[in-house]
Amino acid sequence: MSPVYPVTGIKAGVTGTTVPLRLEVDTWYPGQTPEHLIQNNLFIWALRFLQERDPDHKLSFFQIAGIHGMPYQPWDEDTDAITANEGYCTHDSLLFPSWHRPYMLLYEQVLYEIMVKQVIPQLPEDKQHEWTDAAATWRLPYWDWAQKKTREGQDETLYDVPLITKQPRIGVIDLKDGVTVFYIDNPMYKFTMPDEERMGCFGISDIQDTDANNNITTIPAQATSRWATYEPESDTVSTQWTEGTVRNSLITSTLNEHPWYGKGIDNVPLAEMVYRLYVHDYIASYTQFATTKFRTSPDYDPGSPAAYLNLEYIHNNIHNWTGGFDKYVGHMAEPAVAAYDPIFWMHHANVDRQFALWQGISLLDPTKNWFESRNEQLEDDGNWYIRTGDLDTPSTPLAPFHKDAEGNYYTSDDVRDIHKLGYTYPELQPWLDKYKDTHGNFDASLY
Ligand code: TYR
Repeated sequence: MSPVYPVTGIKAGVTGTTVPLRLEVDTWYPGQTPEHLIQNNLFIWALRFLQERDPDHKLSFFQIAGIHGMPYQPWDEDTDAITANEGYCTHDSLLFPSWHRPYMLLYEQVLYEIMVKQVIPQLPEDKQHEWTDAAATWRLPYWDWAQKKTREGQDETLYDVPLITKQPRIGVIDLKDGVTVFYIDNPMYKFTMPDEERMGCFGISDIQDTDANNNITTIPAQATSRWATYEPESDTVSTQWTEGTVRNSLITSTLNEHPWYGKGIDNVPLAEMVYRLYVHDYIASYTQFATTKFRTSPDYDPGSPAAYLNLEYIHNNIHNWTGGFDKYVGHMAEPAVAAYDPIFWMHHANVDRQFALWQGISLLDPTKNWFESRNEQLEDDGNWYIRTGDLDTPSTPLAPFHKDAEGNYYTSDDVRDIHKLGYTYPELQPWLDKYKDTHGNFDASLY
């Protein structure tokens, strides 16, 4: 077996008591402090280099994104289990929040390694020290889609995609001198396959269509899209789709209209829906909080919040609203290819943050089986790694993520404490005074 890649998270920047924060992306970009400004540049360059890596490279953007769904290849493991066509991602499953945790950690770690090994060495020597320090405290920013943003030219705040994702070109500091700013294609706007390859050449059928003879044809894209118009009836393949198109105004209007799928809840704003995740009457258990899996359980009244509300449900809607629907298409709306859109990672960092906040509020007892409250086997787990009929448990392997060089898999129990994984979120800093009781001891109920 070839050596495995241990997912450890970033160890740099961790001190005895504190760990670096994943920040809300709009508070971090464009950088308001010298440290954030350098981190912005480290991140944009690192992502750019990651996306340029050969798709045959295990640690390329292409292959890391490909863990989630298509091209349905094994990643970092020797296995024949590639017959199923589901990908590794766990949806409609109790493992939904915990599986995506090491997935984000892998991405964060690979970007950090590129910062240190590929970005910083290109700088003049007198800049390298400052950039190394900034890299040590960098963590993957999250997109808080439930927070309204102030936007230039808008009187009122509104839900919006992060600024860093909006423009096709983005300003970066020239690594040759560490000073001059110039513009490059923005790696957060869309992912473009290196060397003008099509994703389809690597086993991805982005869009399926039927031609005049009812044969299934696939239209491979070269780049990712959000709300692209797809014109199957035209003879030539829609260039909007093949080249990658982004329609921000349609994402923004949809986020603000919040057309939730499901019945009778269209008028619930995003922030209110997220708030309900933390209110006991809505969410009574981890299993209720975590996944869509039990929403169809026969003893739920279809009109009750328990029948629709959970973290995965909110997450699903954000995927669809970012990717596009009806006459439009976009990678984010399709689980098989969603992770190829670079916005996916900031979306999922926020999903991970909701999970971490819920853990803090619920004071989940680390000695207890947190999966226990509802864990009946309803139907196929929709995941190729877990055999149909198996129950998900906190020790189910979260394949393909290895926690060590011996090839042991992460489990949900292993990822419960994010501080041990080398990151946290602004609301979850036990070392801050506001989380200490009158004796100066950490009191989790003050979260
Ligand atoms: N299409 C899914 C739904 O409607 C949402 C989704 C999209 C979920 C992409 C995950 C994903 O990766 O429920």
